[in-house]
Amino acid sequence: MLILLLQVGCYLLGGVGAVALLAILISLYKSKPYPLITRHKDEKFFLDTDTIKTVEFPSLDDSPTLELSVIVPAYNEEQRLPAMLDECMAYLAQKTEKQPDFSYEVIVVSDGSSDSTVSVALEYSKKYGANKFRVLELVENRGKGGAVRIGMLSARGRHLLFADADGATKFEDYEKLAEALVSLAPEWRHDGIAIGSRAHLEDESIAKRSFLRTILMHGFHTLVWIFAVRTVRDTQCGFKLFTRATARKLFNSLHVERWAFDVELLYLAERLQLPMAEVAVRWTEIDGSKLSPFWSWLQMGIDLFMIWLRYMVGAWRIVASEKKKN
Ligand SMILES: Nc1nc2c(ncn2[C@@H]2O[C@H](COP(=O)(O)OP(=O)(O)O)[C@@H](O)[C@H]2O)c(=O)[nH]1
Ligand SMILES: [Mg+2]
Repeated sequence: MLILLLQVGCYLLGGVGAVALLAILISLYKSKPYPLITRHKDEKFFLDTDTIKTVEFPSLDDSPTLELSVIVPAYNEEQRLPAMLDECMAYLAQKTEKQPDFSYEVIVVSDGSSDSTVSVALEYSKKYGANKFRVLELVENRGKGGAVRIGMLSARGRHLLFADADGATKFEDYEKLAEALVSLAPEWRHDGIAIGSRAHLEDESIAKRSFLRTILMHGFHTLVWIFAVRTVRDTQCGFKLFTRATARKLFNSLHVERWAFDVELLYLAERLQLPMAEVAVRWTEIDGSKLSPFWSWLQMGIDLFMIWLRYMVGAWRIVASEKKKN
């Protein structure tokens, strides 16, 4: 009886292994070496709330005309967005008062939201004007990485920050990131990334988290270390600042549009040897996360392995390094 059970077990395991291997091979075969960045024609325009006309977004390839672009990916964020935007706009206005040559824009990218995220964001655009505040509405949901990318490709800043819509990071800490970035890269044409980090809060967060979440977190960190990024402790914090030169390289090379996009970005940055600094930020856990603990983490684990494998076998290539060669 025991032997029979063992035999059945072996067949089952073999079956699952074969199916997984087949899925991996199919996915490698279907991979395109360079990302195909498509953009629906409606996604190329924003509503100028001053003139009530639609205007075409500029391109990341253009020269910068502002100091800072803040990209806020937002998927069904009608509830959490206002608090974040109030904090962010108040900080930026105050900074401009102290430093009149500081200029900025905020771009909210609604990631195919089905709630009133777009109208909530448009109210801000009306209040602050379309030069300071723009809304980019994606026709379909792409995932956080996809939303951040399209926002970056439409921005005007010498520096570009992406910041989560839930306001988990204290916006003021942008100041610390900017300082770190300028010491890595004095000009926008230079490469550099300042990475918001919660690594210093790890002990505190373990005390608050459930046992399962703590295990998942350590498992995830280990997988990130094995497959992708060795020099950054917190790859997932939604608060990262790039110079324009680096944003051009990374967001044109990015393949992953889902949660693991941060890992691919940092993996690319390590491969291209771009200067990076991890900067401690203040952070509050905000209710309403859309990451389901188990399935999102499993999906991220698979994504991590596939990032590593695809680059290893050359199924994915880096646009920026190919350009460097030419
Ligand atoms: N869940 C989810 N969030 C998205 C998506 N696209 C953009 N986002 C944004 O990604 C950010 C982080 O989301 P959140 O649910 O707070 O994740 P967590 O803080 O990592 O647990 C928020 O600004 C979301 O609005 C998407 O397709 N799904
Ligand atoms: Mg969050």
